Amino acid sequence: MAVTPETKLDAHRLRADFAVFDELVNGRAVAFLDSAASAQKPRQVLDTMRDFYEHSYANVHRGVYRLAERATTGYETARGKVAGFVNARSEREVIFTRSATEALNLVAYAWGLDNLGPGDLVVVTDLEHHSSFVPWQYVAGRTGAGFKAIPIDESGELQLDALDEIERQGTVKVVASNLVSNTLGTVNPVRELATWAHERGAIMVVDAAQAAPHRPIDVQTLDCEFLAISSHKMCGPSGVGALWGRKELLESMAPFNLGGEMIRSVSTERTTWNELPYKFEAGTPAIAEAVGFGAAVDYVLEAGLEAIAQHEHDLVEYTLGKLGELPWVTTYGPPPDRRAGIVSLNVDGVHPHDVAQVLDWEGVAVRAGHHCTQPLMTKLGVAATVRASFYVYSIQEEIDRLVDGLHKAKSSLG
Ligand code: 7TS
Repeated sequence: MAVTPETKLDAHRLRADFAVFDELVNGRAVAFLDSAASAQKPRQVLDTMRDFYEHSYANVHRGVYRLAERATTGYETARGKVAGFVNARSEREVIFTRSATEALNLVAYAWGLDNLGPGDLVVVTDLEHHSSFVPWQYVAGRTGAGFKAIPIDESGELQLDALDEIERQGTVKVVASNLVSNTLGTVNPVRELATWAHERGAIMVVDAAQAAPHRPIDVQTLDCEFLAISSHKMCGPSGVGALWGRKELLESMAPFNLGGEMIRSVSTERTTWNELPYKFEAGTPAIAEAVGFGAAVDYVLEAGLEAIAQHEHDLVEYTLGKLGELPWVTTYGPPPDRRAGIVSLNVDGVHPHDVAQVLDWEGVAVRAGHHCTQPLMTKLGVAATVRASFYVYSIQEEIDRLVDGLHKAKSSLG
């Protein structure tokens, strides 16, 4: 879909939905440039959750009374929204988890422990967040499978020509990659990786935590087996995320967490599992949070995912243009056309944490650190970066404040 003037995102208008920007420090709102860590919440999401708690709250799937039915309907309606959001063939393929991290662990444990062994190979990428890298490394280690990462080139993009060498190391069983890198913003060729994986009989696991808030996601087009997302990165509450998985695979897998709700029957002799998706949802879920997640899906769809992607593209182009004028700033990652709304940088001679501290004095919120991508930091040859990341409410003035703050950091500490 082309972004026409009518569908163009109006960040100034959307900011009115976020009370955090009403709060002024020294006359200015926070320049919140840390949405990759977690996004701010619009009142539409907060109102939905408050209303749910006040008028529809009970535990789900248990009571026959009206409140319990309303709660269950609210929770299951949210599942339907998430299913539609990723274009799942069936709502039963959507499992509510605590986070993208838990979704990825679920796959690594419940699929990996029973399907990997010596001679097999798990392939990840040098761009993975630890929540995609570490569970697979651990489960590969537990099962005796090999573990390899696809390297990156100088612009922070995957070197797919390395796959030939990688595949010589074992029978490829899993390819796990993020769709968007949380540190560099690189948009990864997941569809191509899925084709490569399938040609070898492997599954494709997609970490879409950093993509789903910012661009349309379609599990059928991506042709993957599993896909993980987190609510809190897309204007929803924390404490809830989702795993989408192919029904046949989810049905064949052992459960991950065990306990209430995930069983069909329990006796001393034998316990059997509930049907999908409940088999993977042991215990009381994050009920109101799931409902809030559904409201967040509505919110970002209303803003328009194509429009969000275009808005962030414009901001990245603007930011890289400004930073390109500063010879003492190093930026990392691909050109704007191949990246999402994330810019990692360093200031010559100033530690990233000090840069972030100076920026905080200017009311600019960025993240400094390894961003849970230590293997990537090693490849970049740095311990940490300063990261600015954008969302629906991000505006150019905030980037100007970032650039001013970088000048201050350089002149006072560089
Ligand atoms: N995958 C990616 C690509 C991520 O960026 C994150 C969180 C996760 C998975 C895990 O998501 P969670 O909701 O389970 O925590 N990334 C970041 C970040 O970049 N800064 O703080 C959290």
